[in-house]
Parts: sequence; C-alpha cells; structure tokens
Amino acid sequence: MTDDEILKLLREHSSAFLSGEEISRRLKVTRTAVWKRVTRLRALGYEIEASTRSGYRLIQSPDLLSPSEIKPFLTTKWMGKTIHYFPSIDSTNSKAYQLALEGAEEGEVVIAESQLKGRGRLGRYWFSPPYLNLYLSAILRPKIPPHRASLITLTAAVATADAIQKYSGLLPLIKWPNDILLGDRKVAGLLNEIHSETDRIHFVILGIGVNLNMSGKMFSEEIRGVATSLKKEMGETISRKVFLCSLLEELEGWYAIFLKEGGAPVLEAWRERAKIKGKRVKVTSFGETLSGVAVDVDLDGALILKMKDGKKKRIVAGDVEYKR
Ligand code: BTX
Repeated sequence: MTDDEILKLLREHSSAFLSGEEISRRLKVTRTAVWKRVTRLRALGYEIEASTRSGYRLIQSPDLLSPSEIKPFLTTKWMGKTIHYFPSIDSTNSKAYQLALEGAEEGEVVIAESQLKGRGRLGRYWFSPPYLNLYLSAILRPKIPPHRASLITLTAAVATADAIQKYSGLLPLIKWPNDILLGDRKVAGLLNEIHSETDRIHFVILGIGVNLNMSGKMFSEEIRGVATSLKKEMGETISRKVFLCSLLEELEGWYAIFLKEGGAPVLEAWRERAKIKGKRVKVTSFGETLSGVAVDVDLDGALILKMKDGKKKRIVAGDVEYKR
C-alpha cells in the first residue's frame, strides 16, 4: 500500500467516512497497516478524522508538492508525469542533470520543498527556504542545434510569465534573458543548463524558481530590496500545487509551439512581455560593461545592443540593468 493508494480512496470518499475494514479489504492490507499509514500521513500534514465506529475521513490536504498532491490536479499530456520529489535537496538542477545523464526521459521533473544550494546563473545562489516557494527542474530533449538552445530559455520565461499572469491577473515583465519581474522586483528566475556536443543537444535542464508564499520579512537581507513574491503582490496565500500544475501546462504548451512553429511565436510573446526595444541599458557580459540602446532580441535569443558610436553588438549572455 502506498500513500497514493490510500489518499486516492480517501479523496474519492471525502464526503463520508470510509471504514478501516473497507480500506484494508480494497488495498489488501491489515487494519493495523491502514492505521500506521494514516498516522504517517498525519505527520506529513494531512488532516484525517478517525473514528473507531465509522473509520477515516480526509478533511484537508497540506499544500505539499508531492506527486500524490500534484497528480489529481495535473492535466498535462507528458510534462511532469514523472515527478522526482524531495523535501530537501542541494539543487533540483543538479539532480535533474544527474538523472538526465542516467537516461531520464523528456518531461521528467525534479521538485523540492527546499534547496540547500539553490543555484542562480554565473555561480550565484538562489534563496530557497522550505515549503514556501517553487523549485522545479524539467528535463527536455529537443532535437535542435545547440546554438538555438537559448530559445528554450525564452520559451520557459514566456511560460513562467504566462502562469504568473493566469494565476494572479498581474502583468509580469521579462528582463533579458530570464528574470521575471513584478513591478521592478524579481518574482522568478530561470537557470537553464545544456548538455550537448557540437551539433546535437543531449538534454536541456529548465530550472525555474518562483517566489510564491514568502512574506517580506522572510527574504534574506541581501535580496529584500530586489525580490518579491506572488503572495506579497496579491495579498493572499498562493496554492502552490495549483500554481505548479498551471506552470507545467504552460511549459508543455509553449514547448509544443516552439517545436512545431519554431522560434517566431515564442519571440513575439517574449518581446511583448519584455518591452525591451528602445530601452537604454547597461549590460555586463563576460566581465565587460557596455552601455547602449536595446534594439531587439534575435532569432537565437541574443540581445542586440546599439552602441553610442552607432555600431551594433550581439550579446549572448550577461546581465541587464535598465537606465532612466
Ligand atoms: P540569477 O543569477 O539571475 O539571480 C540570482 C541573484 O538573484 C542572486 O545573486 C540574488 O541577488 C538574487 N536572488 C537570490 N535568491 C532570490 C530569490 N529567491 N528571489 C529573488 N532574487 C533572488 C536566477 O539566477 C536563476 C535562479 C534559478 C533558480 C532555480 S530554483 C530550481 C532550480 N534549481 C536550482 O538550483 N536553480 C534553479
């Protein structure tokens, strides 16, 4: 008997009690085993009413991102059908990378309730306290040449922004290449890692961190001035599992569009969300700082910058700061 099996039964009968005898008959286990499993689920935060005469009734489920909590809500065809779930892990990206090396399939995802070494880009960190936010890494195996991989980053950024807007009604802004802002504060970040040879991608890891239920005082001091969470912006607690399922649906949907129609529709949606054209920016790229006007993002996701002398420069990686 697994957690999933007993939870499924209890969910199907949530309006009434289900007797211990009935559960043990259906799952072919002893009544003591049922009781032990219920005790375990309670320890995980499930509120289960127990009565010696009537049996068990599920009152409330905790907002966990475990497979048994996610699957009843998930309507995707393939994204997230296999979930590797960890209460705590060093980094979901590192785990997903390792699983992909071992042959994990496209659409498998790693989810953790907290990260001990959550990673940002360029060796930076991602603040990942437990049971509040979303830390997700999805494995993709696109059949595209490596130079087009940054389009996958843009695809994921558009999907994340769409999920945030659908949940909250707020209008997120994408900051090149992959920050998602509400107001001018970061609500989500993406770290995409690729494993490839010269002309072939083996896999891409889409790492997505979204601040959901962190309140202002929970932010570490370093990021208090630059970060926000969906709860902070909306003034209400976010159902993490509902948000996660919506994000997985958006990822599946946008990735399908990218594979079928190429980068153009993704870029169009990205441009609409980024509104970067014509903005005066300062870009730090490989230790060099450049100032100029953002012209556009090209078909490979690189930023095109017009310098003071009128020359154009193509930037493939870096950080952008908007200037007034
Ligand atoms: P980034 O390098 O653009 O952003 C990292 C910077 O953002 C940090 O230096 C810090 O200033 C700030 N920061 C750190 N934590 C947070 C936070 N929770 N909210 C807002 N700002 C923050 C962005 O990198 C990419 C982040 C990807 C995180 C996901 S989580 C799942 C997956 N696993 C993993 O290890 N990383 C990815």
